[in-house]
Amino acid sequence: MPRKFRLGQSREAHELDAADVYAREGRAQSKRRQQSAERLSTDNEAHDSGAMLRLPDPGPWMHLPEATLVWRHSQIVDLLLDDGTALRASLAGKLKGVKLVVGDRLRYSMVPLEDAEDPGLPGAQVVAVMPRRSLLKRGGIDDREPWQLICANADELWICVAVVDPPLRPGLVERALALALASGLALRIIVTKRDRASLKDTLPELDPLRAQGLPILETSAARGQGLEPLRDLLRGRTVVLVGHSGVGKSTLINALAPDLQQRTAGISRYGTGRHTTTGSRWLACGEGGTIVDTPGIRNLSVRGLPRTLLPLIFPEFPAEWIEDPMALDPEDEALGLDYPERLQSLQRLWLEMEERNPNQNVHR
Ligand SMILES: Nc1nc2c(ncn2[C@@H]2O[C@H](COP(=O)(O)OP(=O)(O)OP(=O)(O)O)[C@@H](O)[C@H]2O)c(=O)[nH]1
Ligand SMILES: [Mg+2]
Repeated sequence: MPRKFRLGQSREAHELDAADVYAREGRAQSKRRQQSAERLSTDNEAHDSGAMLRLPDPGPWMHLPEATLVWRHSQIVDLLLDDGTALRASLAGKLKGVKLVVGDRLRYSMVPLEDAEDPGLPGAQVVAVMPRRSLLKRGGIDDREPWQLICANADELWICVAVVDPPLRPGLVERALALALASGLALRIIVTKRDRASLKDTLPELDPLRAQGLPILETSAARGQGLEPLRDLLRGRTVVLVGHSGVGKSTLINALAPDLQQRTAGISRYGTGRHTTTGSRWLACGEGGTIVDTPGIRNLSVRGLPRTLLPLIFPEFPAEWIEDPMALDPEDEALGLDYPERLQSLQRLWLEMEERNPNQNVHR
């Protein structure tokens, strides 16, 4: 069988054993990092995490038609035109370096096919991005990639947590609340697979979030329960579904709007999802609402978000605790905590928000 090589991998690579390959990859990585650090040191703008979110002025292109980005694949995007038709388009060179994301409102021009350099390319080209009404993003892994964009121009973030498979982790909801607050989106907690726990089970994991007054909606897509309130909330709004792989985001979308039919798959024997959805997709529902299906996430990083969000995420704690939570011990009974795990969460988020770029000291 012919061997497959990864881009940039030499043909001799398969002759090295695993340890050698890792060592080689490590060297290549750190060389790339050094080169990139050199580039960054001559361009201070690049260290400004907001710079990547700035969009070029669409002014000269306002005469062109506008459409929504519904699916993105590297340099090709699928657009939904205002009359409901779909159009595949390439990206103009002037958009190089601009991060586009599902939900972006774009201006495009129809390029006559005979003029295109490559007849395999789509017949339209995106030339400008309109300012975003909202931008949902999570912290990235380093300063070159300070943010990972999730969706533009949405109204609400629905964080999906399953009763089981995968297990319910309230910490993810606290993080989602931080991202929603930073992006100006409303947050709702959608509990999925409610049929997998008995009705007597009140899901005590969610008590601290209930006490805070966050909206929690319990659903079972399998039994068709709890769907009507969601359909009402969806009408006239754009909602992004986010959650671990396998919580049932795509199944819920199929139950809410059966004509959208998203691919779903079972759970692995470890109780985790199989990353069935591989890219975010903007799905216009018949009744005027829009749902955005996203791939399962492992974590939601809050790196780089301001600590001024913390009093809104942890309203039960006094201001001086939030200023220096590390001085407190969650095990200390004198604090009289109802939910000690909330103080642990506060400490985790407090540390992560200030986290520095791991590459900052490279080549300095
Ligand atoms: N019992 C039960 N199972 C459900 C329910 N909703 C989803 N599932 C199952 O959970 C599994 C995963 O569902 P998906 O919809 O593919 O999950 P997802 O969140 O879209 O996963 P990714 O696309 O990987 O992020 C499937 O086997 C579904 O049948 C539910 O309400 N009850
Ligand atoms: Mg899915």
